[in-house]
Amino acid sequence: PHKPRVAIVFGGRSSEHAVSCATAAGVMRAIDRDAYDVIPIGISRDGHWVLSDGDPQLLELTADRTPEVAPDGAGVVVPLATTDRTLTTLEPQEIPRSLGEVDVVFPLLHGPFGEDGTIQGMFEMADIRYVGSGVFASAAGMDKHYMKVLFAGAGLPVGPYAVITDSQWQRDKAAAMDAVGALDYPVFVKPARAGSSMGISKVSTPEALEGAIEMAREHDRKVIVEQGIVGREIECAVLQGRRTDGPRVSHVGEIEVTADGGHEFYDFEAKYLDDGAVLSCPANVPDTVSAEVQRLAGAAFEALGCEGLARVDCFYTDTGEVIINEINTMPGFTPHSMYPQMWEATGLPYPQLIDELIQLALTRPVGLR
Ligand code: G1L
Repeated sequence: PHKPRVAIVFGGRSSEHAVSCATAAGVMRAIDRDAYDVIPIGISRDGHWVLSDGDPQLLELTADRTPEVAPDGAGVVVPLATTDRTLTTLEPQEIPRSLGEVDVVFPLLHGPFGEDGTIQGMFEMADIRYVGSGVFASAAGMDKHYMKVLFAGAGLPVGPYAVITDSQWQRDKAAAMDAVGALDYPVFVKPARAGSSMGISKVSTPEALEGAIEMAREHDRKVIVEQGIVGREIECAVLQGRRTDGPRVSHVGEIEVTADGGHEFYDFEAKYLDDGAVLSCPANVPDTVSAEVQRLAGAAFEALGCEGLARVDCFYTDTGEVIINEINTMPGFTPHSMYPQMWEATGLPYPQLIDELIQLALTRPVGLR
């Protein structure tokens, strides 16, 4: 019996290419090499899949050392710790076959073709086991509109919102914006489906609404407008249960954006560059509140039919209510990210968390779901 072969797929065409590479480096450092054979597979910024021919331990990626196309265009090079070497570039039709030789895939990819269910569909069609949620939950978790529809349908509390589709906007902008009239300002205008915080703006007056919608539409033709919630953001890490057990939830955490960070809201820099945000876990909230966040987190995971892992972000409002802000089926996953840190604080260290996710994926049936 050979060691399970774990492919780590990272990089990709999204704006979070560098974050993905840094995450892959963290996972590759922590993964138990006595238990698993690790096969790093990079996707360059222009979408080429590259296989490492050498010792994967040599692969040392950081935010500024990421897969790039070779200057002569001949192939793709991945920066290695010791030496740069040219690696095999896969033709698209070779991708499923090369992945078929591994036992499980860890898809560390964000945004289009990463966490929207697309790559999960490719895995399903090829009977390949993978870490994390399936096609539907991945797609629903990417879409802030359908995510709220599913939460509300499961009886979970969500904040007031309005949706502006492309056809509504094309037909009659004023009518489309009427739906926002039921919300209290300030509102947050966001692309409905976007991996990062790009295209998001805070709008304090109706006059500024149209411009904000046009800006969000640059990232997605479907736009969601959310009523601003006054309160604290409390999060919870969810891990699928073993066998028939329900989801496991971590201690809840709170991100405190430092006052001097100059962040208008919890934005891209604060969220992804670990700049101007600190996590306190367990969060300093009443026990009844942490229990409610944990209950909602487990229920949110099940409402979307998530698998593997998810981070659930809630608001604890000034009026004492807890509502769900969103679920992230592919949360930040470097050793310093909130999701691993919340599990660390709960007693599950990063290497064991990785092991648990791989075991869940390995024991998942392929085909019948
Ligand atoms: F494979 C998992 F576990 F489902 C998974 C996949 C992707 C966990 C976390 C992530 N996250 C990321 O890939 C990223 C947020 C670093 C994207 Cl760039």
